[in-house]
Parts: sequence; C-alpha cells; structure tokens
Amino acid sequence: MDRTKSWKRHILVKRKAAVYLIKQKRTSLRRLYVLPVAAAMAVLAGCNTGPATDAENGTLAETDTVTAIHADTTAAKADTTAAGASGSMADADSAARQPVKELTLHAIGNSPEEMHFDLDTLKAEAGALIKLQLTNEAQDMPMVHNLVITAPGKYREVALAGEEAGASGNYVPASQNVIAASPIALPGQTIELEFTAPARPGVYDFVCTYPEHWQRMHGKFIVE
Ligand SMILES: [Cu+2]
Repeated sequence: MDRTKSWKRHILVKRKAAVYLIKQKRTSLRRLYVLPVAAAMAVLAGCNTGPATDAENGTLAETDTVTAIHADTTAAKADTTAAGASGSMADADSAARQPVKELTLHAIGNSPEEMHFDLDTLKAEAGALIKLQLTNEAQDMPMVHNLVITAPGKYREVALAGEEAGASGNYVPASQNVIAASPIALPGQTIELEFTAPARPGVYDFVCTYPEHWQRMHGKFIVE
C-alpha cells in the first residue's frame, strides 16, 4: 500500500511537476514568443519609426527644400510682384500722365471701286494711348478691312508684305515698319485697336493691308 501511496504521490508530484513544467513551458513559451514578438514589434515599431523618421526627415528635408524653394519663389514672386507693383505704379503714373486719344475710322463702300476710309488724316499727341475704333460699313463679304499703322512712307511696302503674310497672318507682316495692327473687321463689324503713339513726332501712315486695298485705303497718321 505504501508503495502504491508513494507511487501515487510520485505521480502527483510528477503531475504537479508536469503541470509546473507545462506552466513553465508556457511561461517560457510566452517569454519565447511574447517577448520576442514584443521585441520584434518594438523593433518593427522601431523600424517603422526608424524609416518613418527617415522618411519624415526626408520628407521634412524635401518639404524644407520645397518650402524653401517655394519661399524663394514666393520671395522672388514677391519681388516680382513688388517690382510689378512698382512697375504697375509706374505704369499707373505714366498712365495718369499719358494722354488718351480716342479715334474713329469708317471703311466705306461696298465694292473695290468704292472702298475707302472716311478720313485721310488721323492726329494724335506723341506717346498718347490711342483707342481707335474701325467700323466696316460694307455689307458684302469680300469687303473686309483692317488698319495698320506704319513707319513714315512705308504703307505700300507693309501692305505688299501683308499680302505675302496671307489670311493666316491676318495680312500683317512681321516687320519693324508695323507700329500697330488691328484684326480684320468683317462687313458690319466694329473692331478696336489700342496702341501707344510713337514718341517721335512725324507723319506716319495708316493702311488696310487686305490684298489690293492699299491703293485706295490709306492715309496719314500725324504724331505731334
Ligand atoms: Cu480694306
């Protein structure tokens, strides 16, 4: 019986021991798993924070740079704006001083034989802001006109070069002799042309550069 008892006790002890061992194993498993997992997580978290920080640093650095560039650009813009502002102020000043001259011109006639400008002379002060309205009084489609201001005595030359420029070029050549040029006015249309009169007084020309119109459609633009 003693043997049995001792055996039972032995079993019990063994069991306890086993349970203890299992518990310990669990604990050690916990230690094995939980701790390393925690550690791993910590590492991962560290990794996450690591690269994130790096990334953040990078981003921050980039952001800094970008911000800096932006700041620079903004500064540059601010400068430009400041310059622009002072420029506009200068413009505003000169605009305040710049005389404005409103001119109107009519293209008359409904055939090549009749067509002409109603005025053969336009006058303006040197450096004035010219606001010119050209009304095409014609009714029929072939009668389209424009108005080009040219250097003194250059209306024919400009008109002939305008023919070369063609419809795509609005019959206006790329020439130093062109001071200002309006778009085409279709029959019944009024177009506006704004430009600054030459600073140098003189007798300039104006002309319609639509092909074969220059002979009948030109005049003097007198700058005083
Ligand atoms: Cu014309």
